[in-house]
Amino acid sequence: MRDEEKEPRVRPGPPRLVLGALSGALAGVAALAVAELVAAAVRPQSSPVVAVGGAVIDRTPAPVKDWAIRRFGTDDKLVLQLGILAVLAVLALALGVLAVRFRRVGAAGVLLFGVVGAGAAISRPDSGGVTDALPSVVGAVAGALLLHVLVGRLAAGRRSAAPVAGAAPARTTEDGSRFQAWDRRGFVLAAASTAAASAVAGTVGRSLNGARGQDAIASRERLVLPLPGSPALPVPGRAGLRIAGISPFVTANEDFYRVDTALVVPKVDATRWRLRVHGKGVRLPVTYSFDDLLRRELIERDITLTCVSNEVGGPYVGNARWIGVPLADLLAECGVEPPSRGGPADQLVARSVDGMTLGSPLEEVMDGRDAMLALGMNGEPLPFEHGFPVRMVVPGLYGYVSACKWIEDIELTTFDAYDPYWVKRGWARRAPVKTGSRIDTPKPFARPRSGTVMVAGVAWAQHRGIDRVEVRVDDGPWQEARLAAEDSRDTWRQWSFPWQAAKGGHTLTVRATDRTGSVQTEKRTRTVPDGASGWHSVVVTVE
Ligand SMILES: Nc1nc2c(c(=O)[nH]1)N[C@H]1C(S)=C(S)[C@@H](COP(=O)(O)O)O[C@H]1N2
Ligand SMILES: [Mo]
Repeated sequence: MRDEEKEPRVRPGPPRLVLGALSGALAGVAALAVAELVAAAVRPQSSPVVAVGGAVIDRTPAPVKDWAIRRFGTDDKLVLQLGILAVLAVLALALGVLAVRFRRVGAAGVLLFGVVGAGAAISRPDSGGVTDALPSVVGAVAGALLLHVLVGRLAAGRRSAAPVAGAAPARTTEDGSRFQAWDRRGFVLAAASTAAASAVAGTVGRSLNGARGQDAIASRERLVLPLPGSPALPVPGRAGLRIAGISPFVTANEDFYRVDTALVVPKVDATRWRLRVHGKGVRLPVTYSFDDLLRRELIERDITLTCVSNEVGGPYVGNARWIGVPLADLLAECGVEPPSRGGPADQLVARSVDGMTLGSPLEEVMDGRDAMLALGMNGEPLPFEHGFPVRMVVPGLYGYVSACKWIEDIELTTFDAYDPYWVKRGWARRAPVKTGSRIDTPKPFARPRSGTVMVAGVAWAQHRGIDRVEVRVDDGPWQEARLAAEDSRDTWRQWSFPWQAAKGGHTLTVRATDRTGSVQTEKRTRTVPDGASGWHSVVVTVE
């Protein structure tokens, strides 16, 4: 460092405020990296970005959440986390600048973010208790200390009029600061090494978090699903049309839509999983283990699931072959009776390990339909994203009022007494799936050749069944589409319509009629509060 003395005393460097902002950014990165590392020791969900993200999701009004799902689809969670990081980056830069002038305010600001993160982590519905605050607190303290030191030496540089670097040991400057001023190399070195250390800590933390849940993964790999006592009939060969661009009759697990609020997919060890059934009308609360369920007679059924957030023409509908325990039988064993037989409860509230609550009408769950606690999806144990080890599936009801993933608790109650998660946020208490239909091919703005163009898609009215699908070209008459064979009334049905297409721009519209005879309504509604309605149209140009 001696040779530095030969350098001119004051070198034109980046302005102090820029260095301050840089210090703020470094402190922010360090805080998050340390937090991530600590979260690996506590639990992934306690990471401040995940905890704050969860709190943001919970406070997002229904229309905004719906917009996010529409706009970003299954990437909505990634977008949210990137958004949080972007906001934090701006605030960190600002705190750094502020800290140059008011050093304590800068550090206090970083600590304040720690408090916000800790508060979010502790108040999550699935919180692991006060230890969930540790990542935010430890991270913020590390970030605050770093900012204090980095900016302290910037300030020292200003107040002692740029002393010769390295010349004096850390001595008190005019204003009593303990800090020694930065020289250029010192700052660069400190910045580079804290950045590198943060990168290492962050990466190690992330990968440790990712490696969590080995027991759960092992329990899933070991699981061999028993043969169902009541197997599904083979899908009729003619339920699946061979038409390019149509949705396959069975949606592969990898392609199945995913909608939930979980920023970290819960990894539940099946061997330690328990389901408690309790509440109004339950004779004695019962707790089931996974083995208890495996020992029961299982049913296998094809059921099409639909999300209430599915727009007209949207992608949030999928069809799978589920294996599970009939839910009505299990409830009956616990003494539960539906309201029509005088039972005191009319709502079944399912609660998941991540604190989500979904409320289903008990009458429908027990009316003989194949409501189940599903353990398998398309021949394999449930994928983690779809609720391993156990989820609910109820034919005919939108997912948010029936399809609880990672379920761990069933409480019998009344609609009057309790509003579950989505209902508190403006969605309807009861939400049967609306009759819907979608044109899969041709795609919007396609340019097919004139002649015969195959128009095809899917239609659904779970638990009522689809009886008819019609297609309209421009303002012409409704023409009957050909329906593929029906698998069951709980599944969607493919349809096709060979269209003699003349050159020019055309609008294709589809509508379905369910087995109660009611025609899919033309009336357009948004998804909130109980599902979108209206006809799906596609505009194409025939060449
Ligand atoms: N634990 C939990 N279960 C949940 C949800 C959730 O956010 N958390 N979302 C529900 C909604 S809105 C739908 S549409 C279905 C989607 O199930 P899938 O992701 O397996 O397609 O899960 C339901 N079950
Ligand atoms: Mo949903």
